[in-house]
Amino acid sequence: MTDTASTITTTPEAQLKSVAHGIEDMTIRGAAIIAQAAAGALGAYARGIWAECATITIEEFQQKMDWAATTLVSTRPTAVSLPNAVRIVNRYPKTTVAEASETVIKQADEFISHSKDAARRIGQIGQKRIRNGDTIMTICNSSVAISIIMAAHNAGKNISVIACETRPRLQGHITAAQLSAAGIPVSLIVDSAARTFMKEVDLVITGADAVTITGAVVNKIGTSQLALAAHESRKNFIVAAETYKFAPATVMGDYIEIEERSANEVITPDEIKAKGLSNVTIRNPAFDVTPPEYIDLIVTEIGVFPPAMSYRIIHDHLGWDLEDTE
Ligand code: RUB
Repeated sequence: MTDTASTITTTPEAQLKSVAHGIEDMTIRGAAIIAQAAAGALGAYARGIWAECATITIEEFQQKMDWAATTLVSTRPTAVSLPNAVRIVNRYPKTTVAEASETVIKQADEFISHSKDAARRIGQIGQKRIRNGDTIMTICNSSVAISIIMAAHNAGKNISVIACETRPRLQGHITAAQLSAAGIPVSLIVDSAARTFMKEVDLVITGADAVTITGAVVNKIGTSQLALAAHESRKNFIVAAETYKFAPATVMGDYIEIEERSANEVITPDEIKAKGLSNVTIRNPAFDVTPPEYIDLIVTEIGVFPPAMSYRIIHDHLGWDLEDTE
């Protein structure tokens, strides 16, 4: 290896940390993309450590994979797609390092293609709930909610979208740009205008970071007030969620941790000083919880369900032993 090559070659650890850092700083964001990135990072790490250290024991391999899993899972606490993806990919026979790494690599590839396929299927299933002429409200930037909206558009339905801007990170701008580029008429509104515009809306479609055993949906901050306004106006509130976004740990009573991010996303330190806010606490929760009674349907890749069916999806479809979730 030349000096130049050695300076540009990163270690498997550095590559994995770089993905973890991307998830943490939200360069990689959205529950499905985070899960795919984590799966890909684990597969690449398994490949990397096997190629670099052909002499390691299965116990050392396991230690390294455990470190990788913990590093990835500790980046963002709310999207359950992340620990679920890591758990699905990071199971391997404790026989030889060759077998173990091959299994991880294969499972990572399978997870990524399953995830993409699930989003496509949810689009096809969910678009049946959209009628010609409908106006859809959405929040944040959910690839799976967008899959439904795009599928309806591609099916020739004449639809329009109201996108909430999604303070403080403004992911609604990404949604508005993506849908508008596809030729869908989009209005962008401030989040606090959601109830005002609800009378023009036929249905609300959002993504999910987690679905609990009770059927409550954890998604971008502001989602629950959309659900409340939709309920008040008797508009359907539909959640697009792959089965790997259901949270097995909630069966054993765990809560989903709501990530609270830096105050600097809301207001800069200079503005805090200039506006006399130095003694004011700035709060920045990234997600909220929508209770099941405000959710009409959850669209998954295996069909549509009322929130009350969440236990069946966790138990039958994810198929994990309950004690595994403790
Ligand atoms: C993203 C967000 C999305 C869900 C679902 O939050 O709340 O609605 O993750 O997205 P953030 P998808 O921008 O903080 O990651 O459907 O793409 O999985």
